Amino acid sequence: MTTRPTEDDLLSVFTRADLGGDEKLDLMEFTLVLEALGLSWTRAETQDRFEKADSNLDGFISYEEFRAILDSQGWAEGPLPGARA
Ligand SMILES: [Ca+2]
Repeated sequence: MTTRPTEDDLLSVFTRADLGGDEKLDLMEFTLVLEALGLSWTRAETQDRFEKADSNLDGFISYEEFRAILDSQGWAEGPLPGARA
């Protein structure tokens, strides 16, 4: 067991939230990720983080963007309740 989620955990969370199966998250799917990570933000906060995470401004969060913001924000500390397969 580790105190930080593994790559597989994060990919699992991302994939589970990617309801469209297009390997990128829209705002609604991004909200699901936050819930899976145990983060509870207001709609305005979520929108703000979404826009910050979307580094190439295409309106979606790719897995690379997801990882980048997790690393930069340190969000993914501790276990991921929703990540157990
Ligand atoms: Ca993007």
